[in-house]
Amino acid sequence: MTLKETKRIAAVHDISGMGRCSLTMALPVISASGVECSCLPTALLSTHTGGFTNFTFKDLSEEMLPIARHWRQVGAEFDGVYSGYLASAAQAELLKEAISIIRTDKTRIIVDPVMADNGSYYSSFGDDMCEAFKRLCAEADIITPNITEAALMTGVAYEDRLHSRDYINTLLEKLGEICHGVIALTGVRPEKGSIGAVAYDTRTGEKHIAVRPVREGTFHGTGDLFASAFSALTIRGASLKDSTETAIMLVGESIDRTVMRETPRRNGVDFEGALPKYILQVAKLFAEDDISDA
Ligand code: PXL
Repeated sequence: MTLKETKRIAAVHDISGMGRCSLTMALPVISASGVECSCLPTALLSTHTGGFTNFTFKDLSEEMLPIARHWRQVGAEFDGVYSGYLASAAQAELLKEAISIIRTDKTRIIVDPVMADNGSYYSSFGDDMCEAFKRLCAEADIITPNITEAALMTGVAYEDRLHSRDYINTLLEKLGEICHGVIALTGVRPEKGSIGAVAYDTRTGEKHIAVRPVREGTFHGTGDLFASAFSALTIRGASLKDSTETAIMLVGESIDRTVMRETPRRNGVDFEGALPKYILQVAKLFAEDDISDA
């Protein structure tokens, strides 16, 4: 048998040394999805910025173009560039330049406009970051905003309770004016007791929703967890429906484990224990890559 070539994603996120988000989550999840993960770190922090104080922060902007140029020099090709938390609005412009250096015809650009949650910006971000993300999302094939980020980017009021069909469709429609590819909107609460994501392909009109039972409270890093799995599965060739459902299953299981263990919220979600089942799901989705009978 001939195995298909392994897909490769360049993950552009910060390294928050502790707290399970960005690269400490993208790297294991993309690998567990059977996709090679190359890392382009945007910043180095001791912890993430939610729930910790006095964290260290080093902007790695000056490394971005030299890394991109070296990757091009060594002939690296990427099926996807998947970006998340950026150090600044100025870095978003640098990222556009880095993308233009490393992209080929086959490269799909995935932008998670990580800047806000629960109705407000993360510390140190403001409207300039939102404008920078709008420009970046305009060049993306896939974007994965949460409800807060979607509201900020579209100018629609943020709603924190239930999200009516009209509200969700308005956000998707307005996001579709910014990004002309696939929009995966997270943190959607279509009815009492459930939360999940809606994925919408603006080119075909295809739309899928995947939900799980809601657990009240804030869970750090779940946006990164969803987007990492969704990106890797999509790049590997899973359908919109399978990518959305499988990513939401991973997020739901990770949150359930966190609640059962009473893990301190700022430590992120217990995704490690959810990975074995996720990997089994992934193996089913890509059964043609099974080599046990080879
Ligand atoms: O999970 C998103 C994220 C990534 N990186 C850093 C963060 C956050 C969210 O707070 O602070 C540094």
